[in-house]
Amino acid sequence: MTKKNSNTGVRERSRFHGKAIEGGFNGAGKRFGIVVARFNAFITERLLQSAYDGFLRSGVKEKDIAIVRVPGAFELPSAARTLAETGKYNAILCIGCVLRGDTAHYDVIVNEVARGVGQAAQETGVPHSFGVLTCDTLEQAIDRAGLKMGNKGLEAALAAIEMANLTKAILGKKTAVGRSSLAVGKKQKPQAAERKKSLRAKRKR
Ligand code: INI
Repeated sequence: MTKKNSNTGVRERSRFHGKAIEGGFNGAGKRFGIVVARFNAFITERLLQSAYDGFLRSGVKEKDIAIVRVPGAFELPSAARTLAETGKYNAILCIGCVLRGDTAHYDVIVNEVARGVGQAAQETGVPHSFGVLTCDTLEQAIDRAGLKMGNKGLEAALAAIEMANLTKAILGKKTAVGRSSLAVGKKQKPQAAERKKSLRAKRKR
């Protein structure tokens, strides 16, 4: 149904008021893994601090947060995936900062990090949030690490909590925690080990 907006005079579709499944921001009882790149640490440490603070203020316990450091943004996806595959975490948060230089290096890294983190999330079933700044200048990065534009680390922490809760809401009792192959809480078998096992089984046949 459309309705005329009295301020703009434009006909707008009225807001949907039906029931939707959404994740909340209560992180109590949930476990999170943070993977943070050391490259551009001046920025990434500020993102990490704000993300950590966001988790604590949302009810996550310190003991339920694991912090893993990697050399640079390029290494974020593989470490994030390894953490997700342990089955111990409800969501993973990736933190990095890629600054544009004079070469194509920036584009190569940015594309790989975004693709890799997305793929880790989809293939493990564990939500991953993207706290990776991709900026042209250091000033833009500083603005997004606690100055003019807020702090992207905090935003990514809230997204991780929301997605952890959403996953639970969608899967119900079979939450991330109870899904047979992606169980949080139970140890997950890394895909490489599974592949080796099926190859061995094929060879025996
Ligand atoms: N890593 C970053 O996290 N940010 C950058 O801006 C960056 N630049 O510009 O080179 C960067 N490079 C390192 C890269 O992520 C890997 O750690 C390195 O190539 C080793 O694999």
